[in-house]
Amino acid sequence: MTIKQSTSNTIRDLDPIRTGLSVEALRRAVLDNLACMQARYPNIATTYNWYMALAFSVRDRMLARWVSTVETYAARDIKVACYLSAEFLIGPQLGNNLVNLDIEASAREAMRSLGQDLDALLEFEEEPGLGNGGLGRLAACYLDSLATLELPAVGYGIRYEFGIFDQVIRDGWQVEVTDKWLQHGNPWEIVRPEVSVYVSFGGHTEAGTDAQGRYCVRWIPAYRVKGVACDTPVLGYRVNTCNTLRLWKSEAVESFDLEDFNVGDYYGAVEQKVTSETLSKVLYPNDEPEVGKRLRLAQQYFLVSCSLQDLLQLLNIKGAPISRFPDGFVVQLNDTHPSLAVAELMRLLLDERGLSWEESWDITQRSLAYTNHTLLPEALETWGLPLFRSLLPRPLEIIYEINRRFLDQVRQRYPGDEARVARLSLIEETGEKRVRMANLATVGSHAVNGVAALHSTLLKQTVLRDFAELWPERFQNVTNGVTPRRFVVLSNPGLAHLLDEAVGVGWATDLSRLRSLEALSGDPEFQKRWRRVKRHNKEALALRVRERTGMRVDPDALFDIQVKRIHEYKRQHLNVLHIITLYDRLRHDPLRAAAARCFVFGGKAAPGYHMAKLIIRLINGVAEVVNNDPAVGGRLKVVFFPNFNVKNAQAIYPAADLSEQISTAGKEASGTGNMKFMLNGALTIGTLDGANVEIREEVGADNFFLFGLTAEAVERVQREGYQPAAYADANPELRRALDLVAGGHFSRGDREMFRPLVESLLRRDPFLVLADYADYVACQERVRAAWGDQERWTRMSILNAARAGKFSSDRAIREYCEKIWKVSPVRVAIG
Ligand code: NBG
Repeated sequence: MTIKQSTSNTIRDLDPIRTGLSVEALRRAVLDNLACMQARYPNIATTYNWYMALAFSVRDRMLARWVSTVETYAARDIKVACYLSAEFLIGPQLGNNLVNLDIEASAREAMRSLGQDLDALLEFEEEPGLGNGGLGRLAACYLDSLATLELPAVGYGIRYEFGIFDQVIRDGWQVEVTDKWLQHGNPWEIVRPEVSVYVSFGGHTEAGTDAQGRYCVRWIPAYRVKGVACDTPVLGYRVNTCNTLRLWKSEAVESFDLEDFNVGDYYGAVEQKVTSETLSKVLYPNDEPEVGKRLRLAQQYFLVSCSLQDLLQLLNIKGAPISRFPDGFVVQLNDTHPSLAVAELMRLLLDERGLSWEESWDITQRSLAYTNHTLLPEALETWGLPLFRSLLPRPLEIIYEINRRFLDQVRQRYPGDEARVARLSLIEETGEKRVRMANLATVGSHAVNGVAALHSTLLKQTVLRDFAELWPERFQNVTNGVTPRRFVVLSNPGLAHLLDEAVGVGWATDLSRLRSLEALSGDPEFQKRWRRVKRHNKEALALRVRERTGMRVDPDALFDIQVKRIHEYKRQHLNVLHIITLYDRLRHDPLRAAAARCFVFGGKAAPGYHMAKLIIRLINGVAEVVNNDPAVGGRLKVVFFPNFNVKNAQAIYPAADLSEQISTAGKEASGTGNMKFMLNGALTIGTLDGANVEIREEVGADNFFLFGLTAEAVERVQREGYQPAAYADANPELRRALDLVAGGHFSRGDREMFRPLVESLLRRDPFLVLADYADYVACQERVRAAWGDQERWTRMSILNAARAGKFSSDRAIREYCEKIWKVSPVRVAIG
C-alpha cells in the first residue's frame, strides 16, 4: 500500500470522509466515528452514540472552513469585531449547523439508511444554557449574523459548567434542577490547553520606578487563576466564514499554588485549587434581587482579563505594534458585565506594556464601545468598594485615576456644579461607596447605544442623562434583531418552504424581501396555505404540551402565548387577570359565546425572586381551576410550559397566533421574542414599549393590538401619586378577579398563598398592572373580534411576517458595523 503524499499541506488535502457532503460520505463518516472514536458498532449503538457520531461528522465538515477563516484573518490587515458577553445562549447546535451547511436533507437520508431518525437525535441534544434570556440570546443571534455577513468576529465569554438551571414544576411551583449540559460531553467545542492566560486576584500593589526611571506599579496578587480557551465554531449560513466563540474555563495554577505559596500545606493548596476551579462553575441569574456576590465580580474580571490578554497576544502574533490595537479590534461590551474591560485594558497597557497614561487611554477609548440593555435601577450594576478593593486592588486604583482625570474635565466644563460631578462620578459616594459600572463603561467607550429607539431616547433622558449632555455625539441607537435562520428556516420549515415559493429563495439573508408577501396577503389560495402551515405547527406544539404536561389542547383554539423570563415588569400577572376575567364571565353566563383560547406561558423565575415564583404558582393555580371547570367547557385552556429554553422556544414561536408583549411602558429595553413571534406570523398585543413601538410602526397600527399607558403617562401617573386600589374600586370585574385570587379560589381555599401578590398590587403596584387592566381587557375584545374573521386574521398574520424585515439581526449587525465598529466583510476561500 502506498501512502498518498500531500504536497501542499492545505485543507484541500483532508480526507473526503471528513469533508464530503453527499449522503454516502455522511453515512461513512458516521460509521467511521462510531467505530474509531467510540468503539461501537451499529447494533449496540445507543442514541447517545449516534448523536455523537453525527455531531462529530458535522463538526468535521465545519473545520475546513474554520481553519481557512482563521488563516484568512491572520494573514490580512483587517479589523475584527470582538463581542464580550457574560452570556451566550447559543441553543442546540446540530440542527443549526446542518442548516447552515445545507446538508439537513442528506444527513436525514444518511441517518435513515442507518436506521436512525434525525429528529430523535436533534431532540436528544442538550443545549448549552449559558445565558439567562434575551441578552444572551441576542449575543448568539449576533454571532450568527456576523458569520453569515462574512464579517471577521470573535465572541468572548465564560464556559460555565452549570448554565441556567432546568425548571420543573412541582405542585404548581417552580423547582430548580441543576443543568447537565456537559453530562455527555460537548462535541462542538475544541478545548485548547495551549491557549491559556493567567488572571490575578487579591493581594496588594507596590509603586516604584522602572529601569527607565518612570513611575510604575506592581500588583502582587494573592493568587492567580488560569483561563483555558474552549472554542466553538460559528458557521455562517451557506458561506465559508466560520468564526470563533471562545469561552474561558478557569483552572488552578498548580505550580503557583502547590510549590511557591503553600509549602507544607498540601491540603490548603488543594483548597486553593478548588476555589480557582469554581470561578467558571455557575452562571448567575441576572434578575435576582441579591447582588454583590464576590464570585460574580471575579467572573467578570476573569472574562475581560482573559479576552483582552488574548487580543494582545493575537496582535503580537501578527507583528503589529500596540498602537494599532484600535485598528485591529473593536471590543463591544454587552451590558456592564464586561465593563471592567476599561480598567483592565488600561492596566495591561500601562503596567504590562509600559505605555503612558495618555497613550493607553487613547487606545482604550478608541477600542471599546458599550451597549446598555436596561433602565431598571436594580439591574444597573454597582460594586461595593471593600469587596472591589480586596479582589481587584490594582484595577480599582486605575478606576480612581480615570475618575480623577474625568472629574477634572467635568469641573472645567461645569464650574461649581458639584451635584453634577457627584452624578457623573464613577464612584457613588452616598452611603456605602460603590463603583458604578455603567459610568465606567460610558467613560471608557467611544460609543454607547441602547437597543431600541424608545430605550435609546429614555437612556439619554434618565440613566445616562448627564453623559448624553457631556458627549451627545457618543450616543446611538441600534434596535435589536433576531436571526431568521434559526427562528424560521430551522424552527419553522413549513413556513420556510412556503416563503421560498412565494418570495423566492434568498429571503433568509435578505429579510426585506418578505415585503413581497404583501401582495399575497388577501389571496384566498395563499391564505389557505398560510393557515395550513400554522395549523401544522399548532398540532406539533399541542403534542409537546401533551408530552410535557399531560394536558390536551385544541389546535383550533387561538394560541395566545407569553414566553419570556418571569418578571413583574413583564406583567404575566396582567395576562392572568384577564384570563380570570374571561373565566368569571363564563362561570356566570355559561351560554355566552366564546371562541376557544389556549393561553400558553413559559419562562423561568430567578431562584431568589419570590414574587416571580408566586406568579408561576398563580398561573398553575388558575390553570388547575379553569381547565377543569365544566362551565368553561374546554373553551379556555391555560398551560404553563415548563423549562422555556431555546429548544422549546423553537417549537413555540411557530405555533403562536397572538404574542403577548405587555410590559409596563418604559421598562422593557427592547424585547426580541416580540420579533420572533412577528416573523412567524403572530399578531402582537402590546404596549408602546421597547421594540414594540417599531414593530407597530412597521406593521401598521391596524395590524397591531395596542393598549396601555405610554412611558410618559406611566411616569406622570407615578409622579402624581398612583393609587392602585382606586382602580379596583372603580372596576367590578377587576375587583372580582382580585377577590377570587385573594379568596383562595386558585389555591384550593388557601387564602395566604397569594396574599403577597394581591397586597403588592393593591398597595404599591410598581408596574401599573391595575392602571392598565381595563384597557388591556378591552383590547383583548378587539383580538377576539379579529379572530372571529379568519380571513382578516390571516391577512394580518401574513402582513406581520411581510413587514418583519427590519428585525433581522443582519440589519442590526450592519448598523453596528457602519455606526460603531467600522468593520467590513472579508471573503474566505476554502483551501
Ligand atoms: C435585556 C432586556 C430586553 C432586551 C435584551 C437584549 C438584560 C439586562 N436586558 O428587553 O430586558 O431585548 O436585553 O437587548 O437582560
